[in-house]
Amino acid sequence: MIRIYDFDALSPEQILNRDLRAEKNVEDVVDAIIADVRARGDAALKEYALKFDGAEIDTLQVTQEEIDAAFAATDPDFLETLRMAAANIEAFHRQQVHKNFVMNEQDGVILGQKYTPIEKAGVYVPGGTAAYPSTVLMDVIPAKVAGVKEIVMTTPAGKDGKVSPVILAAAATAGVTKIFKTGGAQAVAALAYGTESVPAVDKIVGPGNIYVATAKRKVYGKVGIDMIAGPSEILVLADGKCNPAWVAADLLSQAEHDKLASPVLVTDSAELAEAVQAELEVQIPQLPRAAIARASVDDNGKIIVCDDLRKAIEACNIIAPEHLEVCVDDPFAVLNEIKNAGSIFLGRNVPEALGDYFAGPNHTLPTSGTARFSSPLGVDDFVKKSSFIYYTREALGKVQERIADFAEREGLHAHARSVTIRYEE
Ligand code: HSO
Ligand code: ZN
Repeated sequence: MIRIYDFDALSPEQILNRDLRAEKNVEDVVDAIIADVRARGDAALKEYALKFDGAEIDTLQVTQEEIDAAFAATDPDFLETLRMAAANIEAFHRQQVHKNFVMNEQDGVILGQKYTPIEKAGVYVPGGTAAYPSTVLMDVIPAKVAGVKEIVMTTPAGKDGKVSPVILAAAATAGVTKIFKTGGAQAVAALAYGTESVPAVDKIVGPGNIYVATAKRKVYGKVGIDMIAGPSEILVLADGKCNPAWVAADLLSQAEHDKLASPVLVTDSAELAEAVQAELEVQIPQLPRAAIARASVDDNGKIIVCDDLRKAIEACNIIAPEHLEVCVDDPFAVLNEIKNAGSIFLGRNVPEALGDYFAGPNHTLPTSGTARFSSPLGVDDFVKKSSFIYYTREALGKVQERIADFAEREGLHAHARSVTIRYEE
């Protein structure tokens, strides 16, 4: 059963309580895999596919015929849903596109900043039951909107040597056609360093298990990475007027992801706390993934009861959840007070699943309290900025002595001279 706590009895550490780290042996395994992929390329990828996925792979790249067959095998109505979701995601992310700027506030001086998409992006898509077509849309569309030219996707094949048709259909809907049958740490290594068939990319995004996360950490520096996404989290902030069955259903929507997922209810109503606790016991056994949800709720879930809404908001800001549902009368008033949260779902009619699949904002979000300093995946992850400077001879002449003096004070004579040489007879 989920446990109920009193906010005032908990320290901030007990409220947050999410510290998930890789074990040492994971690091060693990942180091060995990365070295092997660097040394042996495609041959290593094929061997690992057999060893870890039970898949015999002839050609690593998914063919156009396989993509066409996936489309043909997918329910047309679901294809329409994918297209509608993709359109919503694209429309939202278009708003994120930054403008370049140029300033000309002093005579003879032009300064500016311009955005350039990264050239090649790698999207990692997990296999098995965590192969979500929704995540394909969420990870690929921002890259497209940013203007990334080459998007390379990797995902492990099943035992039959094939990639799930819905994953291929989602990838093609989002506009990716370069897809390789490789997963785990070996896929990350391939994307970072390249192999005979997998192109090396500039940045790798996408969720994965602890091996994938550890590999991403290790290749960071050679390539960029998005974030290290941990198990899912939902925090429902609910007042006493909420329907306990809805609150319980929303908590379970994340609990079913993973035994380590964290469903938390923060409320100013002791009655709601008890009603949701009881309702979870009714709903968990009805779920096909009851065992996962049970472990998540009992071991990583909690209900925190606060004296008032103000303290409830304080708890939310300490936890900095991946997803925050604000189920109160005036959610927009609360919105102003929320400092730390990946994605915020406003009002009683907005289950997190709406955002997971359809509304448009990204569902790849900071977890484990990292929303204190990081943001949802978006267009920003696929662009970089360059600043630029232009001075006329006259404009530089006006400040040349000051710059030279600044440089001399740092002991950097060559810097100084590179300025003054331009004004020597
Ligand atoms: N809630 C997950 C994303 C997802 N949900 C995919 C369903 N499918 C991110 O934490
Ligand atoms: Zn979800």
